[in-house]
This record gives sequence, structure tokens and C-alpha cells, in this order.
Amino acid sequence: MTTGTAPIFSGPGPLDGWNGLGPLIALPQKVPLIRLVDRPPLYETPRAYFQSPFTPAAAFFVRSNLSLFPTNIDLKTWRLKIEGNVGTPQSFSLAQLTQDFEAVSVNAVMQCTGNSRSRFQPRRPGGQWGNGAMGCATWTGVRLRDLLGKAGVKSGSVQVQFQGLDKGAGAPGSGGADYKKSLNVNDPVLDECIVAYAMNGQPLPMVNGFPVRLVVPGYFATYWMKTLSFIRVLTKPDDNFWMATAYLQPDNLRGTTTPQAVKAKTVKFRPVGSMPVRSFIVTPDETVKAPAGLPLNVQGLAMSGRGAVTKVEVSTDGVVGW
Ligand SMILES: Nc1nc2c(c(=O)[nH]1)N[C@H]1C(S)=C(S)[C@@H](COP(=O)(O)O)O[C@H]1N2
Ligand SMILES: [Mo]
Repeated sequence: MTTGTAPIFSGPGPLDGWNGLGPLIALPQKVPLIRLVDRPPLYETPRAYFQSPFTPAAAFFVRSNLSLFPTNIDLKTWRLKIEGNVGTPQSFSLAQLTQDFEAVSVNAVMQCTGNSRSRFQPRRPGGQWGNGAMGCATWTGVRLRDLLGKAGVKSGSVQVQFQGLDKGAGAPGSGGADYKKSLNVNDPVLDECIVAYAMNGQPLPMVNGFPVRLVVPGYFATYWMKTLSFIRVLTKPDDNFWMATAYLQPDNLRGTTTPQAVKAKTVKFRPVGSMPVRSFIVTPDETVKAPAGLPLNVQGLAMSGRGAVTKVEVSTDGVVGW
């Protein structure tokens, strides 16, 4: 599509394609995905899988922040623990989660905070994602609220912290050793969070968080903890690397800034949260030459961030009319 102004990307270049660049490699339980980085893994979903609203679990992108992540889980010993500022600490087996609590389902988009990073000018460090670090699934599991209710959140609690089983080679206690993310106890999204044991009706693939992951509808994937095994109720704000240093965005309405303002240290930052509205043309792709004067089917997808999509408008005349 063209617009009345200059094109957004300075092409031509390989990163102007819809997807990022890399070989197609299949991880266990997965179809071949585009491998951007191997360790930690960044594997992107090829565009063709976005022709349908739901993304097959086997085609979901894969991203982990640390390099040492579980490749198998012994369900005899695995437990999801709730600890910290609670009345009664809890330890749930997968069987307890599936049998003792009401199962609920939600359709939600999971999107990496860095999705489409390769489009940034100037370039940002990190895996140069195209648009495939996202997917939509039906997630089924237990309400986080039901689990917290069992434990009894005590007064004086400020955040709930989530951690999985992965580790990094960094110094103990540093961001390079543990991946931990927290949500404020008064964040309304906690009421919508699900500890999910199924994705599109099937167990989660190992690399996507088996046996359970946190689902935070409308929020970036950084909070969607895989192999969720520790839920900690905190009495102080979480200041670990992944909350205080990484995953921040400018604290203004559009979440935007300039390299100059960052350098001058005039920008206030806050942890990323809900996703903005986004939309994508999926077909035709940029390689298709459209014959002038003939009808052309255009297919795409749109997502709303928080809440459901209520309306999609398309412009076929360079954003003059919609
Ligand atoms: N345990 C754990 N969960 C995690 C992460 C991680 O590094 N470890 N990374 C987060 C980020 S940044 C993303 S984008 C998603 C990726 O989930 P996926 O691999 O299922 O696509 O997991 C989130 N949850
Ligand atoms: Mo991410």
C-alpha cells in the first residue's frame, strides 16, 4: 500500500519483508518456524499461518529470554506454588488444577513486546522480528483469582510475581539468572488472568510453556509466564531487571519518544502493559504484482489490545477514504 507521504520503511532491503529472516527449523512438537536466534530461542511464525484467525499451537512463535529452559517436565513432582504474603501457601499438581477448579476459556492474542522490531528506525538491539511474533489461541485453564483465593492474599500486598522454570547463566539473583514478571494487585487485568493448561483444546507444546502458562488477555507476552511454577505475593514493588530495567515504555499517551530525548534523559518510563491497536495485510504479500483494473482479494487481521475488535476499516485509496 502507498500513502500520500513518504514510505515508512527505507527499502529495498531484506528486512522489509513481512517476516523476519532466517532458516525454517522445526523444534519438538512444532512445525518449521523462522529461526532468528537459537539461544535464547527466537522462532517466528511464517505469514501463511495468519490467513486464519486462530494460530495452530504447533505454529505459534517461540521466544525465551534465558537459555536454560526445561525440555521435559515430570508431572509426578511438578507443582505450581503460591507463596509470599498469603494466609496459606499453596502447592498444586496439574491434576488438582484441572480437577479441583472450574475450567474457563478465553480467546486472546499473545504478542511479543518486540514484534515487528526490525521496522524500527534507527534499529533497536535484539532479535530482528518481522511481524510473526504473535498468535491467537483459545486458552483454557483456571482463573488466577481462584488460585489466589485459596491462598488468601493478605493486606499490605502490592504486586503478584510470576516465575517459570527457566534459568540463565548469569550471576545468581540477576536478570541473567531468573526471568520474573509482576503485575500490580490492583490491576483489573488480574481478574481476567488464566493459568492455562490448554491451547486450542490441547496441552501446551513444551516450548510454549507446558504444563501451564499465565494468560494475561490484552497484555504483551512478557507477562505470559511459561512453565509457570511460582506465584509470589509481594509487599514491595518488584525491582528485578525484567521489571525495572527491561520492558519499559515512555510514560505518555502514545508510548513514543525520540533517540534525542532518551539521550537527554528527559523521558519518564513505565513497565509495558496492554497492547496498542494493530492491523496487518496478510495476503497479497509484497511479491504480488496486482493487475490494474481487476478486482483483488485483500485479507488481513486486526487486533485491539484490550477488549474485543468491534469494527475494522480499510482504505484502498492511500488513506483518503476508509
Ligand atoms: N518462563 C518464561 N516465560 C516467558 C518468557 C521467558 O523467557 N520465560 N518470555 C516471555 C516473552 S518475552 C514472550 S514473547 C513469550 C513467548 O511465548 P512463546 O514462546 O510461547 O511464544 O513468553 C513470555 N513468557
Ligand atoms: Mo517477548
